[in-house]
Amino acid sequence: MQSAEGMKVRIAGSTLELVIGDIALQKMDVVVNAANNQLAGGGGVDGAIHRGGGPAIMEETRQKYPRGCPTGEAVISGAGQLAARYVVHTVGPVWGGGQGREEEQLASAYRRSLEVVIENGCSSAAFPSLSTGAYRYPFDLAARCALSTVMAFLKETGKPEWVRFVLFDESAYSAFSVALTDLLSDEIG
Ligand code: AR6
Repeated sequence: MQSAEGMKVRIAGSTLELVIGDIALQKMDVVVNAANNQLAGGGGVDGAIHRGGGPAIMEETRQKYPRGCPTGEAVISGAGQLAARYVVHTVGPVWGGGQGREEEQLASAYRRSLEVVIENGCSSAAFPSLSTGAYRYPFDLAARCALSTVMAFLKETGKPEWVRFVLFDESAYSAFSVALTDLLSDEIG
């Protein structure tokens, strides 16, 4: 299950994978961007995707989505010069202590992204850990929400075939691998 390449499990016929890497370099049908409500670009994942993809991505999102994207929603564009075919731009919540709708909004960002992936006929998608950078969502809570939402979606729909979480460093990878192991053992136990 665990190897130098990461951790890979089968969920209802689909593959769910955790790796350490750069989201912008993934050769999947879709890479998911951790965007903001204005789709204005920024640092972190958003910076890496727009740097790698070039200006075509922002030109397209400005034209198609002039009002941006609400928190918990997702929109799609081409991927410019990236190795992926599309970018799905989603907006996770800013962490405000957990008393608001953060968990619901984070789950919605993953779910709506997956819906957009399958509506566009795509079978593979790479996600970063949404909201855990500039938006300060605690990693362990974010990992559990991300994985349980994706696992539930795969069980419900049987799609997409392949979901990869691309974690930026060892500690992010470790939070996700602990959460995945816990969720899998909850299922068995
Ligand atoms: N590949 C994979 N993961 C990355 C990469 C990368 N190239 N770069 C950073 N991470 P963030 P957010 C990790 O801040 O919290 C932007 O300015 C990072 O370590 O990208 O949802 C947008 O424009 C962290 O764990 O996204 C928004 O304004 C995780 O990806 C705002 O930040 C997410 O960090 C969105 O904030």
